[in-house]
Amino acid sequence: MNLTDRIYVAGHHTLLGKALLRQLQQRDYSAVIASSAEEPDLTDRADVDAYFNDVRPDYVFLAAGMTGGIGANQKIPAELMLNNLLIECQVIDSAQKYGTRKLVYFASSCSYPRSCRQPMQVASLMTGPLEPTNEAYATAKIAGIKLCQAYRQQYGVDMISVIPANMFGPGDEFGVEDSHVIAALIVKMHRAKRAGMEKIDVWGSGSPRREFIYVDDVADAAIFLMENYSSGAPINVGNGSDVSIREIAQMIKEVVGYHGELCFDRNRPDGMPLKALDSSELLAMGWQPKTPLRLGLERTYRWFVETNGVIDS
Ligand code: GFB
Repeated sequence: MNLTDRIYVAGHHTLLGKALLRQLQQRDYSAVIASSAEEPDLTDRADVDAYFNDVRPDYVFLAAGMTGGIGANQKIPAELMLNNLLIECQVIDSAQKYGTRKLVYFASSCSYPRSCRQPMQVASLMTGPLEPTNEAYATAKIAGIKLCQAYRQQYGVDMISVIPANMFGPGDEFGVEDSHVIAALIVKMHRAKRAGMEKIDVWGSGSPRREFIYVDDVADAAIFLMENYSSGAPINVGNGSDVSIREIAQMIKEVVGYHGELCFDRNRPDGMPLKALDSSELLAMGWQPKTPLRLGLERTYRWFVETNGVIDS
């Protein structure tokens, strides 16, 4: 990508989209198409088509699509699946039609089978049943990978799929029921601290393990891959270390400064027992993650507090 090429971040209001904008701006790309007023309804065929016809981006990062944690995936699987399927179809097709040179599509680590060999390798995709708590969303994400491969095969257009580990960071959705675990626990512990509550609920047994990656590291890797990777095979983006939910909850407790008790609610689902990515291919290309987990949590909490206008001592 040259600094003056037209770059479109589809979904620039999402956790990942915002991080992509930050990372592109830091690198002085001058033609990033970013104004939220300009973004069309990405689920709408005619809107997306007209937008691409008008804007003609050279490069596209497809970071759009509804996401949510394990709770949202159980509550609104149809919405999550439909929204992601529609956006993939519209954006990928319009990118091809209007001459986009390259597109990076973001899948999800839940695209891997539930009982996958760990750490998960790209060769394991579609070799077994998916985790039931997020089957609908995961199926939509797999469809996006397949669509990129099909467009590459039929039209020769350079579309690559990136599979990030569990992302977190500034700009995440912070809610109690629908968020991913880190955002949800930050909200719960922050509120509990302020209200002087003696305990909070942590869903599940605490034993599942996740590989958490700071979102700016994923954005950084995606720009690196836009410049250095061209293949139909998806590529994993992780940092090579996983922690248990009990451990991450304890870390968040320290970062937030909450001194109450963590009560594990086994009536809530655990989801996949372990999700860790084999990112050896990316690391062998020379890319390195930059943000240690603890530092990422501190930055995220600071952003949350500042954005919510509640500065605690
Ligand atoms: O982040 P999370 O919802 O994503 O949950 P998944 C991770 C783990 O944290 C699960 C536990 O074992 C949860 O039971 N957990 C503990 C909590 N307390 C909480 C809480 O308050 N909120 C939440 N949300 N979890 C998602 C998929 O699965 O991963 C999505 O559902 C997406 O489709 C995303 O792919 C990357 O890793 O379990």
